[in-house]
Amino acid sequence: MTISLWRRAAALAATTAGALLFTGVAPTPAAAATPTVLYASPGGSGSTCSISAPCSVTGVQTKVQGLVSGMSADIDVYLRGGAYRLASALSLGPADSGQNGHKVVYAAYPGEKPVLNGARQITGFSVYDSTKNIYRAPVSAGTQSRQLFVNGVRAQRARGPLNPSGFTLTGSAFTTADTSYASFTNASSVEVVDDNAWKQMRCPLASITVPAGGGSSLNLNPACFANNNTAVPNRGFPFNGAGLPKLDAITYVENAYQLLDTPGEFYLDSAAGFVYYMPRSGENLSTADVELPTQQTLLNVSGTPGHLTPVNDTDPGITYTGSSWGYFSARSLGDLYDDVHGTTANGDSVSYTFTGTGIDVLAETNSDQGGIDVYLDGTKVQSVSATGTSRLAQQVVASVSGLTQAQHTIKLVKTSGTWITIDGFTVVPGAITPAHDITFQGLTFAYTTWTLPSTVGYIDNQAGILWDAGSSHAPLRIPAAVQVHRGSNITFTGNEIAHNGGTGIDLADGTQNSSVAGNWIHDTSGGGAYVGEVDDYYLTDTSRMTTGDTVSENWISQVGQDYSDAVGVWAGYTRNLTVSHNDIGHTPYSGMSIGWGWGYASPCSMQAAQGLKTCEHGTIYAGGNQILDNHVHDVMNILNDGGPVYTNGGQGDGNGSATSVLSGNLLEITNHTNQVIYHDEGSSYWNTHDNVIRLGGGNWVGMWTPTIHDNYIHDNFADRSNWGSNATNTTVVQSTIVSGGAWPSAAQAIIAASGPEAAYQPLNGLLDDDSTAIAYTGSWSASGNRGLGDLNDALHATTVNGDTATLTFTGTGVSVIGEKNTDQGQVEVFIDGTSQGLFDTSAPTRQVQQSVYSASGLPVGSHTIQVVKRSGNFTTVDGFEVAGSYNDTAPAIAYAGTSWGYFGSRGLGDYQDDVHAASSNGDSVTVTFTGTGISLITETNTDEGQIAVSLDGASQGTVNANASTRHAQQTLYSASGLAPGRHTLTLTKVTGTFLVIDRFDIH
Ligand SMILES: [Ca+2]
Ligand SMILES: [Ca+2]
Ligand SMILES: [Ca+2]
Repeated sequence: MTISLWRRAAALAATTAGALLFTGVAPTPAAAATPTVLYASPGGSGSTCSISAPCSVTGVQTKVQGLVSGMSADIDVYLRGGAYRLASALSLGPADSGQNGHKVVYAAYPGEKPVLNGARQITGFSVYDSTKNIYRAPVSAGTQSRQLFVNGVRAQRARGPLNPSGFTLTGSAFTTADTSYASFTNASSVEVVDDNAWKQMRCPLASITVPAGGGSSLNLNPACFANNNTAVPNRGFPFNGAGLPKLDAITYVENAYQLLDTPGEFYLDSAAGFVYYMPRSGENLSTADVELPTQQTLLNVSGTPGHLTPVNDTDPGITYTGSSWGYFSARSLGDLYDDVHGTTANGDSVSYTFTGTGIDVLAETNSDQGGIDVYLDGTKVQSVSATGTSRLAQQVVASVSGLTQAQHTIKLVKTSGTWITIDGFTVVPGAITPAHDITFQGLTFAYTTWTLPSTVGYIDNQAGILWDAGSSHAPLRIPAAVQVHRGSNITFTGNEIAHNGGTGIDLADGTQNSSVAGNWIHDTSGGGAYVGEVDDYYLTDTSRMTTGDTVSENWISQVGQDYSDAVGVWAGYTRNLTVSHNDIGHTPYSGMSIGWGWGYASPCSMQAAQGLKTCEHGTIYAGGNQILDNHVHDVMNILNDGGPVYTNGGQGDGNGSATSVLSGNLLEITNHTNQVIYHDEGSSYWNTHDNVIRLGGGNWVGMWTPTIHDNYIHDNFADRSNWGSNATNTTVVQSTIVSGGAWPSAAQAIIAASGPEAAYQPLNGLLDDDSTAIAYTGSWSASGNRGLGDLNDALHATTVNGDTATLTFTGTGVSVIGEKNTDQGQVEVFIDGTSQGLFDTSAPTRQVQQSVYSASGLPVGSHTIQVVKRSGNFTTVDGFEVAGSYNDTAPAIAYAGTSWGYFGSRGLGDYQDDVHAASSNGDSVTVTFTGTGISLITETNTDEGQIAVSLDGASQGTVNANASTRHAQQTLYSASGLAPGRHTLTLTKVTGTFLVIDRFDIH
């Protein structure tokens, strides 16, 4: 009676060419090796690591270590759902790496949500101050943390008002007539924060005192204040922003019990062992998941050697032999630590004994520099020349590698020329042994903190790169929840990295050919995804460079939640980095910051033209980087002097041989942006073309100073004509200027292709106003960081009657989300070209996220909604809710397992006449969507059975697709009333012959 789906398909395939198609995961070829499969769980133990006897996560790591040398296939490690509360970071290295061409894969068990969690769960809250609605709970005395999360929502450290008036800075103290500060307890825990231009500066107090005339004096930690108010003497290249701007005002005061006055604020009294919290509306602290992070890093993937720092020419281990050595400091020529040793006498030598496998010799090259014989352990191994056409600092004039790891002595003897000039040595302590061939897939990395600012403050350089507060003033990186040092072929895909007190993920120290693709990185105190270093600029050894990495298809938002200079994507010195198809939004400073080093790589003539008094000139290896097809929006929400794409320092491998590309990007809603494409000091060898720039910013491209050089800016589209350039040897071709949203087709193609591609886009039930699916015509503006409760704190607005916002969607219903207020009027709404009438958006007081118009029950299919402003001062669009229908072929639907097939033209009443089907129990399908609900609409039949349902990693039990006869398009599972946002549904085949998937409805 029933036609087997497979026989039906086979029959069709036999008669209709192309009717039987396979998509998604291809069936495993018969010859492919079967992976070794291991399991870990939060409560796991032992060494079996089977699904019935899972190991702990460190137990499975040990098991893998015993297997890698014999690998003949991948090792798949499935982490079962739940919180892995880590007492220290999970640390993987070369011994944990895939071998023999295979990978070790750490993946979420299908439908489950394993969370690498760096927090302690806090319970036992009770009312502490009923008048103020302050609760408190005990924690271990001495617990240090700077973050707290309640039901996955970040709490804010208790904070005073923004830009408090009445403070006077005298020495390192801010004084005010306001007496209230003098009553603050735990004064040394209180911090003063100054968001000033492109920096955040932050210092703890030393004390709070009462000045002679009364009031309060906030006395900053003097060392922190000094570090935040002086030009930090950089040990390496000299371009560091010259110590500007300074900590000279208060943006807000943070972290005192007495500042607890707003729901969502917390205060941790470490010494006394209490956390205080003022709950938000709807939060019940007796049931809430309250997480107090205590771990800095959750995953640390590290090869060897670690970070390499040169020893200076002044190191006592260096022996200078001969008659004419001199020491020359404060030359201001770009030397390491601004000093060198030099000699004019042939035969003079320098020796350095080190333990390792190699060494770089850093020296000046110039026309008066001469020849050097290099001896290793007494044997001459090289003759090199430091002669160059013009002066370059910190050049690798000799490099020895591949030595047996042991103590060695290098000796350099001057043989010719007027000078040799020794600047430093970089020892490679061991063979370059990366951690490699490890994949992390579908995991959640959440709840970290970073406590260093509590003691030394936040000594900002730029973009989340700091100075060490100690005397070395070494560059300091905000630590990441997911940290890679010297990795190779390390892959992160489909992970969520969130609720972190530092940066999300960091590919550091010469990590190569590694990928951060298709991840959701959000709600970080520091940056999103960071790649490369700031102090390895001099490298010539490609094995130590950061090269070939990829950051693509990621959703990165709400970074810099505490440290407002941090960015979504940052790259220091990198070569052949690809940053493509990312959505980067809702950032306090720039969306991405690419490159480092200001004008250090720019020739002396350009430095002079910039007005720099001396030429501090060296080289860097950055180049060949590709910044393609990203959607960067809603940036510069707090700071000034940045933009959606900011570049700094040279590309081109110093000589234009490795040109970098900035192309296909949609850059919009730029708030406090002065240059939308901001090629800052020293930016060079950029080919910047085919970008779309709209909604905000002064110049669509800005290049303010002559050290910016050899860039080619052409074929862009912008809604403004102004640009600025004082760059050298740079061509700017005016953009195609577009007004009123009338983007030409080429620009529309750029807009449509920007951001994550279809396979990485959630199925949309909720679209924010910045979605590229919405077309705006007319004079719309957009603003971020309104602080009024908008969806994602931003919306589009227009003052011009007749302006339109249009969205085409596939589904059955749609709602317009906007603000209502006294200054708003009527909008006219069209569905599929037919007016639905006028709708009033006026209200006696401001109401945000209102449903301005709603339609439901449309026939399933493609529809277009258009909102037209008709009256009032403003019309706003905050977003759209869509009852969307998605066929089984939607690229974002992920089919896992080997038995999935695609069956079209069945003629059985399927939605769009096609289905996907799996025949193996355990095969699954996963859908990520935005919105508040989802339904599975599919066939039921005699040959179908039980389907396990998991929503956001929690089992929802099973649904039964078995029926006495075939019924097409049955609603088999529905969830609604979810929190608005991103959710994940997984369906797994349990019984029956087939699991059939036809369509998902999202709302
Ligand atoms: Ca030096
Ligand atoms: Ca919005
Ligand atoms: Ca279908």
